Amino acid sequence: MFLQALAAKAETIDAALDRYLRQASENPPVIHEAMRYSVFAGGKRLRPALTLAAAQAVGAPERLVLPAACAIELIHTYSLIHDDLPAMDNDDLRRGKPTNHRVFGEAVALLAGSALFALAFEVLAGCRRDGGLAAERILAVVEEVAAACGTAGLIGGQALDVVSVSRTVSEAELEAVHRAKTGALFRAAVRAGAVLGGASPVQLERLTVFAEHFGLAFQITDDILDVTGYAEQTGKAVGSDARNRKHTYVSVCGLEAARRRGAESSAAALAALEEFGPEADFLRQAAEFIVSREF
Ligand code: GRG
Repeated sequence: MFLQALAAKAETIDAALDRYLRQASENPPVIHEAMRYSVFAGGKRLRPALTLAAAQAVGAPERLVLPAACAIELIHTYSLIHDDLPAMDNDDLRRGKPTNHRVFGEAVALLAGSALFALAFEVLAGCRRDGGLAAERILAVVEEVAAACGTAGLIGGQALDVVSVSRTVSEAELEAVHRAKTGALFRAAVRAGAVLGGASPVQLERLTVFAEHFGLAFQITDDILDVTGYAEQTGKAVGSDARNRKHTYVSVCGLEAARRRGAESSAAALAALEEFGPEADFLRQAAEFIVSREF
């Protein structure tokens, strides 16, 4: 049931992404082709679906936040392209296909990633035209999404991850990496939908708590799947974390404790939604799915 609802949201998101991305034939073709290649390589669209669902949870229509949802997915795809580069994880497989630099070369992959990042903010700032949203709300979201990408978010988390490879880390340090590297974008995805959808301060606070636990549950499961999963299902090489000597919940806490922590985070995410009605059912199902998924 959740996967059906996710597929419906993914279809809406994909159609909008197709409109926002320039055609592969436009000049210079190689960059547009490379951007489209990774965006349409088959991601789950979890983050943008959460943006749509957060808006719905506060009673707003999903079309209002569709540009913001697309911006989040463009940033996510950018981070995957850069994360896969030889200078980072040096991965050959992503979303079940050869990584961007494997197909287009490192220089084009770098540019395609950066161009997706720029397009994300072009789309986000254009929200006003598309949805008739108040400029102050859009500005608040632009600021928040930018911060989630910077040194307090994705880039900071990735930097911490890179420099901690050669030493042991505590569980608290690991959690700090994950909160920044993966959690920040989930948090921004949910909060963008809530803020643009007109959430009350209490609703925004509860959805933020949901997003933080959700992000952690997602990452713990990602770490587990890197050990127990199958490349045909996850679309990326299994064992990549160990090969890159990355610290994970499995390497730091062990498999059983990692499963327990994942279940606790999922339950805490669900509990944060207690005061919402059936409009938050997609988010509830997402919290259950995130720890039981095999891809
Ligand atoms: C691009 C803002 C920015 C920063 C660059 C490379 C980097 C710094 C940060 C790395 C962030 C990163 C790649 C984290 C990994 C998160 C993760 C487990 C991604 C997989 O997400 P899924 O499973 O993938 O949702 P799909 O393919 O389904 O979208």
